[in-house]
Amino acid sequence: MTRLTPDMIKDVPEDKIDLDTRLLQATGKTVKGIALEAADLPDDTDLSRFKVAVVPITSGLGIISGFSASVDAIVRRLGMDSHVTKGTDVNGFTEAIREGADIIMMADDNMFIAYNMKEMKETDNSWGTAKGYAVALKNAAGGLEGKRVLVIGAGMVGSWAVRFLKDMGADVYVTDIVYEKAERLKEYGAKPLRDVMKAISENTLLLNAAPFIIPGEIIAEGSIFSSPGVPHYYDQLGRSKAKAVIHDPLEIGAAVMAVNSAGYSIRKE
Ligand code: PYL
Repeated sequence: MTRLTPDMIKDVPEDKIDLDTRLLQATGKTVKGIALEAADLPDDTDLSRFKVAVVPITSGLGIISGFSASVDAIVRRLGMDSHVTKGTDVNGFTEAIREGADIIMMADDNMFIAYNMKEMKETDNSWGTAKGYAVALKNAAGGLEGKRVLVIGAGMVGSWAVRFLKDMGADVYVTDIVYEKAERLKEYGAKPLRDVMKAISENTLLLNAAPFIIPGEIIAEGSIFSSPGVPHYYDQLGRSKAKAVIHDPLEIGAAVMAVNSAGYSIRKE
C-alpha cells in the first residue's frame, strides 16, 4: 500500500475538487451513494445517529498531516457525527471509548480500519477501497454482467476487487508486474495475463489498483478506468482517449469503511 503524502490529500477536508460532481458525471452516484451500495444498504439510509471518532496514530512513520482531518471530513459528508480525538494512539482510543463512540477509525503504516464498537467488527481500507471502486465501475459501465474487466495490480486491493467484480458477473482478467501474484488470483476465478501493456491496450473496463502510471499510447479509446491506485496520473493523451477516469486519494475507501461499519449495527436492528 503506497503511503499517502500531505500533498495528495490537501484538497480533501474542504472537498476542493468537488468529488461528488465528478462522480455523478462518471457513475450517476455520489460518494455516499456508492458507499451505501457497497455496504448493501438502501439509498435513503439515515446515518446521522452514528458517532465516529478518528484517532491519530503516531507509530512507525507517524502522523500524516491532514490525514485525520480528511477522514473526519469524509465521514461528516456522509451525515455522521464525527470528530478527531484530542489524544493520539491509546490515549485517543481511550478517549473515544469513554465518550461512547459507535465507530473508531484509525490507521498505522500497514492497516487503516473502521471498528464497530458494539458489534466488535472491523472493516479495513483494502476491502473498502476495492468494493467502492468495483461499485463505481459497475455504475459507470451500466452493469458488468458478462463484461470483460481487467484488474491491474494483484495486491490487497486488486485481489479483493477480483472477488467483488466476479460477484457482479464480470469476466475478470488480472495482470501484475509480478506474474505469479496475478496467477494466484486464479483461485477466485480470475484469468491472469502476462503482458501488462498488451492487457491494458485490449481492455476498455479497467480497475487500476497499482501504483502505476499508464502511458496514454496504450489506452484503448473509450476506456473506463476505476482507479484507486496512488500515485495517480494519466497523461493528456490517455485522458482524451478514456471515457472516464474515476479517482480520489482517500474518499471512496474511507466512506465505504464507515458506512459498512455502521451497516453491522443497522442490520442487527
Ligand atoms: C490509508 C491510506 C490509503 C493509501 N495508503 C494508506 C496510507 O497512507 N496509510 C498510512 C496512514 C498513516 C496515518 C497516520 C496518521 O496520521 O494517523 N498513522
